[in-house]
Amino acid sequence: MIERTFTIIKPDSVENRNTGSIIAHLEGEGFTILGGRMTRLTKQQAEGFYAVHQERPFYNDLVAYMTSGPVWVMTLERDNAVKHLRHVMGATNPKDAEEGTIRRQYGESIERNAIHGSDSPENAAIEQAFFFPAADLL
Ligand code: 3AN
Repeated sequence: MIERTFTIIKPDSVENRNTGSIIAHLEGEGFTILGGRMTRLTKQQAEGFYAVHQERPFYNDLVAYMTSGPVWVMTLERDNAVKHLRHVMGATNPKDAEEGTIRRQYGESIERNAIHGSDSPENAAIEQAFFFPAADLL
Protein backbone atom coordinates (compact mmCIF):
# COMPACT_ATOMS: atom_id res chain seq x y z
CA MET A 1 0.00 0.00 0.00
CA ILE A 2 1.31 3.44 -0.92
CA GLU A 3 1.91 5.43 2.25
CA ARG A 4 3.85 8.39 3.55
CA THR A 5 6.59 8.68 6.08
CA PHE A 6 8.61 11.48 7.54
CA THR A 7 12.37 11.81 7.81
CA ILE A 8 14.91 14.23 9.24
CA ILE A 9 18.42 14.32 7.83
CA LYS A 10 20.15 15.14 11.10
CA PRO A 11 22.77 17.82 11.90
CA ASP A 12 25.74 15.42 11.63
CA SER A 13 24.75 14.53 8.05
CA VAL A 14 24.40 18.18 7.01
CA GLU A 15 27.69 19.06 8.74
CA ASN A 16 29.48 16.15 7.01
CA ARG A 17 27.98 17.08 3.60
CA ASN A 18 26.13 13.78 3.34
CA THR A 19 22.72 15.33 2.54
CA GLY A 20 22.98 14.67 -1.21
CA SER A 21 24.19 11.09 -0.78
CA ILE A 22 21.41 10.29 1.69
CA ILE A 23 18.72 11.77 -0.58
CA ALA A 24 20.17 9.78 -3.52
CA HIS A 25 20.07 6.63 -1.36
CA LEU A 26 16.41 7.27 -0.51
CA GLU A 27 15.44 7.95 -4.13
CA GLY A 28 17.34 4.79 -5.13
CA GLU A 29 15.09 2.90 -2.71
CA GLY A 30 12.01 4.14 -4.56
CA PHE A 31 10.94 6.92 -2.21
CA THR A 32 9.33 9.95 -3.84
CA ILE A 33 10.01 13.27 -2.09
CA LEU A 34 6.68 15.04 -1.57
CA GLY A 35 8.12 17.97 0.35
CA GLY A 36 11.37 19.00 1.95
CA ARG A 37 13.27 21.94 3.30
CA MET A 38 16.31 22.88 5.28
CA THR A 39 15.60 24.30 8.70
CA ARG A 40 17.12 24.69 12.12
CA LEU A 41 14.94 23.35 14.91
CA THR A 42 14.21 25.64 17.82
CA LYS A 43 14.56 24.21 21.32
CA GLN A 44 10.78 24.24 21.62
CA GLN A 45 10.33 22.35 18.33
CA ALA A 46 12.91 19.70 19.25
CA GLU A 47 11.38 19.27 22.73
CA GLY A 48 7.93 18.87 21.19
CA PHE A 49 9.14 16.52 18.49
CA TYR A 50 10.88 14.22 20.98
CA ALA A 51 8.32 14.61 23.79
CA VAL A 52 7.91 10.79 23.93
CA HIS A 53 11.51 10.58 25.14
CA GLN A 54 11.05 13.26 27.85
CA GLU A 55 11.74 10.85 30.70
CA ARG A 56 14.80 9.25 29.09
CA PRO A 57 18.28 10.13 30.41
CA PHE A 58 19.44 11.21 26.93
CA TYR A 59 16.54 13.65 26.32
CA ASN A 60 18.36 16.92 27.10
CA ASP A 61 21.41 15.90 25.05
CA LEU A 62 19.17 14.82 22.19
CA VAL A 63 17.38 18.19 22.15
CA ALA A 64 20.72 20.04 22.34
CA TYR A 65 22.10 17.96 19.48
CA MET A 66 19.04 18.28 17.23
CA THR A 67 19.15 22.08 17.61
CA SER A 68 22.93 22.29 17.12
CA GLY A 69 22.79 22.88 13.37
CA PRO A 70 20.59 22.78 10.29
CA VAL A 71 18.63 19.69 9.28
CA TRP A 72 16.51 18.66 6.30
CA VAL A 73 12.91 17.71 7.04
CA MET A 74 11.19 15.65 4.34
CA THR A 75 7.97 13.82 3.65
CA LEU A 76 8.46 10.69 1.55
CA GLU A 77 6.07 8.39 -0.25
CA ARG A 78 6.45 4.74 -1.24
CA ASP A 79 4.86 1.36 -0.98
CA ASN A 80 5.12 0.35 2.71
CA ALA A 81 7.08 3.59 3.35
CA VAL A 82 7.27 3.54 7.16
CA LYS A 83 8.66 0.00 7.45
CA HIS A 84 10.88 0.35 4.43
CA LEU A 85 12.48 3.56 5.66
CA ARG A 86 13.22 1.95 9.06
CA HIS A 87 14.86 -0.94 7.21
CA VAL A 88 16.94 1.36 4.98
CA MET A 89 18.01 3.50 7.99
CA GLY A 90 19.27 0.58 10.08
CA ALA A 91 19.47 0.20 13.87
CA THR A 92 19.52 3.25 16.16
CA ASN A 93 23.15 2.61 17.05
CA PRO A 94 25.21 2.74 13.80
CA LYS A 95 27.49 0.05 15.28
CA ASP A 96 24.56 -2.36 15.31
CA ALA A 97 23.20 -1.29 11.92
CA GLU A 98 23.47 -3.71 9.02
CA GLU A 99 25.97 -3.21 6.23
CA GLY A 100 24.49 -1.04 3.48
CA THR A 101 22.13 0.90 5.76
CA ILE A 102 22.25 4.70 6.00
CA ARG A 103 23.20 4.72 9.68
CA ARG A 104 25.95 2.17 9.17
CA GLN A 105 27.36 4.21 6.29
CA TYR A 106 26.95 7.75 7.64
CA GLY A 107 26.17 7.59 11.38
CA GLU A 108 28.86 8.43 13.93
CA SER A 109 27.25 7.37 17.22
CA ILE A 110 23.90 6.49 18.79
CA GLU A 111 23.19 10.23 19.06
CA ARG A 112 24.81 11.42 15.83
CA ASN A 113 23.06 8.71 13.82
CA ALA A 114 22.50 10.52 10.51
CA ILE A 115 18.74 10.20 10.04
CA HIS A 116 15.37 10.05 11.76
CA GLY A 117 12.44 8.06 10.39
CA SER A 118 8.92 7.77 11.79
CA ASP A 119 8.29 4.49 13.61
CA SER A 120 4.58 4.07 12.72
CA PRO A 121 2.09 5.45 10.18
CA GLU A 122 0.35 7.29 13.06
CA ASN A 123 3.59 9.02 14.11
CA ALA A 124 4.45 9.73 10.47
CA ALA A 125 1.20 11.69 10.12
CA ILE A 126 1.84 13.60 13.36
CA GLU A 127 5.48 14.34 12.51
CA GLN A 128 4.84 15.49 8.96
CA ALA A 129 2.03 17.78 10.16
CA PHE A 130 4.53 19.29 12.58
CA PHE A 131 6.54 20.67 9.64
CA PHE A 132 4.35 20.65 6.54
CA PRO A 133 0.88 22.06 6.03
CA ALA A 134 -0.89 19.57 3.71
CA ALA A 135 -1.05 22.23 1.00
CA ASP A 136 2.77 22.31 0.80
CA LEU A 137 3.06 18.64 -0.22
CA LEU A 138 3.19 18.01 -3.97
P1 3AN B 1 15.13 5.67 16.37
O1 3AN B 1 15.64 7.02 15.91
O2 3AN B 1 15.93 4.52 15.83
O3 3AN B 1 13.65 5.53 16.20
P2 3AN B 1 14.53 6.20 19.18
O4 3AN B 1 13.22 6.75 18.72
O5 3AN B 1 14.57 5.17 20.25
O6 3AN B 1 15.39 5.63 17.94
O7 3AN B 1 15.44 7.43 19.68
C1 3AN B 1 15.33 8.67 19.11
C2 3AN B 1 16.68 9.30 19.04
O8 3AN B 1 17.21 9.44 20.34
C3 3AN B 1 17.71 8.45 18.30
N1 3AN B 1 17.69 8.67 16.87
C4 3AN B 1 19.02 8.86 18.92
O9 3AN B 1 19.52 10.04 18.28
C5 3AN B 1 18.61 9.20 20.33
N2 3AN B 1 18.89 8.09 21.25
C6 3AN B 1 18.20 6.94 21.38
N3 3AN B 1 18.73 6.14 22.32
C7 3AN B 1 19.80 6.82 22.79
C8 3AN B 1 20.79 6.54 23.78
N4 3AN B 1 20.77 5.41 24.48
N5 3AN B 1 21.76 7.48 24.00
C9 3AN B 1 21.77 8.64 23.31
N6 3AN B 1 20.86 8.96 22.36
C10 3AN B 1 19.90 8.07 22.10
